[in-house]
Amino acid sequence: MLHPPMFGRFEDAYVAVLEHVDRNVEHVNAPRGNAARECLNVSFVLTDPRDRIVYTPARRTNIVFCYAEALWYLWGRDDLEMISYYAPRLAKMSADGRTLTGIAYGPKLFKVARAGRSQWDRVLRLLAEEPASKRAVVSFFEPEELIDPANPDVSCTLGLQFLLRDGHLDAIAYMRGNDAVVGLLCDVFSFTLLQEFTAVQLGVDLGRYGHHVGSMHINDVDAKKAAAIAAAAHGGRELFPVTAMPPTRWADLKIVEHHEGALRRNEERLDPGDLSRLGLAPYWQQVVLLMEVYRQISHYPGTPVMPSTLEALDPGYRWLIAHRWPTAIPQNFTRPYGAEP
Ligand code: 5HM
Repeated sequence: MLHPPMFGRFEDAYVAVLEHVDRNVEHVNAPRGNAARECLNVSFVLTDPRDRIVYTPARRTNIVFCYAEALWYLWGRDDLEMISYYAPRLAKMSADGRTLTGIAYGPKLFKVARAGRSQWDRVLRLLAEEPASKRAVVSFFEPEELIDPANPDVSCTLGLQFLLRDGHLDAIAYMRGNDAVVGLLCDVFSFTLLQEFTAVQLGVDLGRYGHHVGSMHINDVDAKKAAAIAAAAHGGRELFPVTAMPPTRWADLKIVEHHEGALRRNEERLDPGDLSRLGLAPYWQQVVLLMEVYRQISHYPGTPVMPSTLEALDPGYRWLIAHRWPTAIPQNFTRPYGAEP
């Protein structure tokens, strides 16, 4: 069989990858000191790229970071200041303490370059002119990234390809390496969100998502967590509705960016009653509300998140927050709202 396995939900693909690497270790090594077990040539296809959230309790998915990283890409940003607020671990990947280079896919995608167009604009124009094109590729990996052998941040994603077939937009990610526990979850979330946003801009249906990886590995530091995630995944599952992205303009993303910055700097607080005044569809209101939840958690550690904020969250997001930050949920709020697995 030359076609990779297909999955409806990313959660099933994620667990299958963890089990595959665990049971079929091909190599044990430690490139750049990162001890890991590795399989080469790992691929899968998602038939519903919207079903991109992993709810397995042992994974404790940080849904706030997932959106923050995807938006950091869409906003074309490379600053450590924003992204390290959501994931302090990324600071060690920055060579200058201010910016990221390899992982900062946003500027590579959206910065206006040759002929006054970004890579992403060129791909959209290409697909509008020749829908069946197989040239609609955006490249992330740049040859210069290998010039300095000590570069801490070399792009793991080589590129993304978009294919418009029968009115559906497929996306395919090509990665030189993927950390199966942490990186895989965030990468698939971001790339499928970018795929859906691109389909929305083109006014076409969402197709499939393919993920092809040269080195898929479980770092030794994550081995126990990987085993726990795989074990827990077979003990029943949470099912929350999958929401489609509404028509979304760049101006909508700008509104989200404005509030993200103000909430991150603790210059704004968002009451649920303010949500309808943001000028955003409910889908994006919920994303801003997740940033508000994180504002309360990060700026007021030890103080529970306000019940009214949690009540306004979609149940799936509320469930994820409760599993990621159980101590941030008010005591009397926990059980009635399904915080326990
Ligand atoms: O030594 P190397 O540059 O390959 O280390 C980068 C690590 O981050 C690898 O484990 C790689 O698989 C992971 N990674 C990922 O999984 C990194 C990025 C950033 O480009 C990513 N996904 N998007």
